[in-house]
Amino acid sequence: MNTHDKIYVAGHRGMVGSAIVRKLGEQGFENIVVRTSGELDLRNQQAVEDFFVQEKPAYVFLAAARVGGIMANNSFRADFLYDNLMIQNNVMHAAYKNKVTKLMFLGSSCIYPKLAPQPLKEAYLLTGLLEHTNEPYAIAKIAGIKLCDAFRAQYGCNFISVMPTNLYGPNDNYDLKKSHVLPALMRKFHEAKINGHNSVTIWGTGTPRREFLHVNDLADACYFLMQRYNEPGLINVGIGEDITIKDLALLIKEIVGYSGAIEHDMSKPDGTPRKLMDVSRLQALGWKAKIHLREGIAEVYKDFAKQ
Ligand code: GFB
Repeated sequence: MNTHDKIYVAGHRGMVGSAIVRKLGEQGFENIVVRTSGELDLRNQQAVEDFFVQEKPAYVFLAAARVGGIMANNSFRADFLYDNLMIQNNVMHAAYKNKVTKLMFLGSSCIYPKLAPQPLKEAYLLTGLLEHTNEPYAIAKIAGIKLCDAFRAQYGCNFISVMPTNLYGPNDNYDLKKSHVLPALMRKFHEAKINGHNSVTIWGTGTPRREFLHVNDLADACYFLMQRYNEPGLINVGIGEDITIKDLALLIKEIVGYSGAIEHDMSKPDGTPRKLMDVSRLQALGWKAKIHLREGIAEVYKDFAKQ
């Protein structure tokens, strides 16, 4: 990629897309094309085709998706499957037809089987049943990986698939019904501290383990891979370490400075017991995450508390 190449970042207002736009800006890229969902509904095939014919981007980061935490995935099952299939089908087809030089498709670690061996190697894709709560989202993302590969095999398109682990960072979603665990707990502990509540309730048993990557690290990895990686299949992006939800809660509690108790709402699902990425392929290419979880959360909390 050259700094004057036209780059379309789909989903630029989301946590991932906005981090990629920041990264490209830092690297001197000056020809970045974006559209809000109000300006361009990526589920509308004709609108997407027209946009690509008009703009002719050379590179595409496909970070637009309907995303959310465990309850949003489980409650809006049709939206998570339909919207994501439509978005990725339309963007990839238009990228193929308009001869995009390279496209990066972003997925998620929930594409792996619920009970896959840990850490999760790229080879474990489609070797077992998925976690029920996020099956629609995972099916859409698996279809996206396969569509990248099919466009590569049939038409020679350089479409690559990148699978990040659970993410956190600026521009996250703090809506308690739809968000992921990390922003949800930050908000819950913060509000409990401000309002003097005696306890904070977390969902499920607290025993599931998750791996958390700062979105600035992900954007750095995406930039790295866009320049050096041109393979079919998928590549994991993570830090290679995980933590239980209970320990995450204790860490956020400490960073926020809350002194009350932690209770559990056992009516809420735990989801996958563990999702730890094997990041050896990415590390062998020469990339490693830099932001430690404690510092990353502390920085995000500083911004959150200000707002
Ligand atoms: O982050 P999260 O919603 O998503 O939940 P997943 C992770 C774990 O934290 C689950 C627990 O075991 C939750 O039950 N948890 C505890 C909470 N308290 C809370 C809370 O207040 N809010 C939330 N949201 N969780 C999603 C998938 O899975 O993660 C997606 O559904 C996607 O498909 C995404 O892959 C990265 O890690 O379970």
